[in-house]
Amino acid sequence: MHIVRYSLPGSPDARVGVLNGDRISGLTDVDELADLWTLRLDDLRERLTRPPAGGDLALADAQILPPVDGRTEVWAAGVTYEISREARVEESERSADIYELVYHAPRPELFFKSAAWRVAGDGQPIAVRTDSTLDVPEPEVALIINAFGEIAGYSVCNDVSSRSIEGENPLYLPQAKMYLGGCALGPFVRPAWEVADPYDLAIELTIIRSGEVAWAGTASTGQLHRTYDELVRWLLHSDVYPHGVILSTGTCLVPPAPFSLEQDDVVRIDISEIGTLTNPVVRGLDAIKTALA
Ligand code: DO4
Ligand code: MG
Repeated sequence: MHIVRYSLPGSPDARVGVLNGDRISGLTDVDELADLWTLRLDDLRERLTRPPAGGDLALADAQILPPVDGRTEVWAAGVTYEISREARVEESERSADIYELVYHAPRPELFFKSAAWRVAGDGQPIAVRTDSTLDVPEPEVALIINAFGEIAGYSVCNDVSSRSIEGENPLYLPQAKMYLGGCALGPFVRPAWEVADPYDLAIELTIIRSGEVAWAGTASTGQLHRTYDELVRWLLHSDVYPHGVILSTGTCLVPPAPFSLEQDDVVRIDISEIGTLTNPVVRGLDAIKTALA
């Protein structure tokens, strides 16, 4: 079972449903996905397993939308895998020790990544900036956390990042990571109770250029240096998320320099049990604005 946000052909209205196999059952009394994150986990489970009240439709007949809406924010954790620490130490000669420190510190690196409205869904374009020379996708497990701090589900996030901007000065992190086309999520949410061991998920990143694999790598969430609960606890330490929050848990794959994303590349992220997120790449603000128009 997956939780899906979608629209019907010819209608601009977003709906929420449950996907079983290739059929979507609409949740008729749910206005937006964020409504589900106001429920406790037990109540969510009961709600989703209730016999569908409305009709159903084929997945192929629906337009799948990014699984985040309303006032649900997207946050991200950094330097949670050794590969990310190594890559950042390498690209950031003058500030290398901050990455070492945060990797071992009790407090993790957490940063705001995106408002819901600017998150790309499956098949939608992501972007690299024209003031950046080294750009990479970051394939990450995303936690969907409800208003009570419980992990309600999992999805796939691409924390698209400029390595050259962050590497120049870590204080440029927001510019390296938060811009139109810098975040993709989806296609669906897998409910937490269906994932037997979230520390044993295979993550695969494939970058296709001109029809050929330009870079590919695999890793596992077993290499995560922290626990999901620990990341959630810090995120909620002095803050509230009444509409739930998405937390992307850090990258375990970084294509080594000088590899950099280019216009028309296609990025595919497969996470076992969770899903496959595919996004084409465009370069520059005008290109992403045109692609989204
Ligand atoms: O330290 C900067 C961000 C790290 C990050 O996004 C990651 O490790 O995934
Ligand atoms: Mg990241």
